[in-house]
Amino acid sequence: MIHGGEFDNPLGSATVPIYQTSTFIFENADHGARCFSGEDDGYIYTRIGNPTIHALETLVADLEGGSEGIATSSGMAAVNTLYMALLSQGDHMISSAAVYGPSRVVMEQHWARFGVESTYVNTANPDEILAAFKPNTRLLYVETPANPTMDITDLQLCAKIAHEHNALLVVDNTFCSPYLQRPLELGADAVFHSMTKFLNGHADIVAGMIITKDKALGKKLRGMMVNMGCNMDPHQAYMVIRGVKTLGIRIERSQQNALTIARFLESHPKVAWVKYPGLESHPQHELAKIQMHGFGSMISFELKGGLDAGKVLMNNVKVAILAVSLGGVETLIQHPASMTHSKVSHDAKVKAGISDGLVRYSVGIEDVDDLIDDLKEGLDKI
Ligand code: LCS
Repeated sequence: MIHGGEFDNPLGSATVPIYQTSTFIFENADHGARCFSGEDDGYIYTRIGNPTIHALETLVADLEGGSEGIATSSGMAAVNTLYMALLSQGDHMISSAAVYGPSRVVMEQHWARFGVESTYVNTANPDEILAAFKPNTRLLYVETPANPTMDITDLQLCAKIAHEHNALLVVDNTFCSPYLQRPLELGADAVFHSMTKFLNGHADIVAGMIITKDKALGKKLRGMMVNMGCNMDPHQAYMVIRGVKTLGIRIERSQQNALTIARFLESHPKVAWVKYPGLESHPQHELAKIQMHGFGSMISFELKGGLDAGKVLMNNVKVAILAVSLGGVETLIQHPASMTHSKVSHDAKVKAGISDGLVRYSVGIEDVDDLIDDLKEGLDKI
């Protein structure tokens, strides 16, 4: 996290410099031609490649145990690059029903217009996945833990099922980061991140990354990213490189806070239920212990007073910020049904377990007593 990432360093810079340039000078016309033909690996144009972005791509690919990293302008740019590169007209995809709202909305409302079919199932239940396979299924797309239900899917099992059906397994690893979960080691073909979240960690940029195990698949995805024009900017890359340096200590602190807060919420009389992988009450707590290297810092819960009570809490916390996004140093609280998942149909939300009263809490690195006092004061207002 601190010393990784490849970059040429002729001047001995201690950090990766920001190559804020759109284009690169060729030595002569033949050199330019060689760069384009691939005989020379010189830089050409920032949409195609840039040293600062390359440093980040190699850093995150290494953390995930992959061979290729493809940086994108946002997490959604990563999602659409994957859909565009891996699915054609007439193909079918199976996905976790509980996924980040727009990852589903873009498939059902837009990719469907081009003849791509999709089925959304509870991927925590392998029988549902198996029942959804069709002869034209090319992709199994899993988010674990899922946003915002915190359901956990067995990735090793999914890789086996996908490969037996001649399909690829793609995993959204945003909620964990490679510090807590490395899907490629469990058999996934590609993993991606909204690096807006834990990898950058400071709520100040939007960014994405796809990592593949296989170089040829990475090359295919890079070609698609370049032609779709959803590349990262060098300054964005610099920011994420800086954020990744502290990924480990941020996660250690925030997940320690999260376990304390999840236990506090679970014992509070106004709380109906809490979903946090580190709680013994989480239905897949045992799987989380095997598959993840820690339980992370995302918590979902519902109050006994439902949505109305949730609103009172959200309007009365003062340390936690009422905002979407997650995975930063600051604690955030939001209401998925009316915010991040508002464009997902009501029926789909109900089936995916995204109840109206579900409140999502992304735990930051503040003093845990301040966060608990903050929650107590908010809950007292109900
Ligand atoms: N995947 C997951 C699991 C996410 O949580 C998000 C964003 C994305 C992909 C898309 O990444 P972006 O383009 O925003 O970088 N999740 C958000 C959330 O839960 N609240 O606000 C954004």
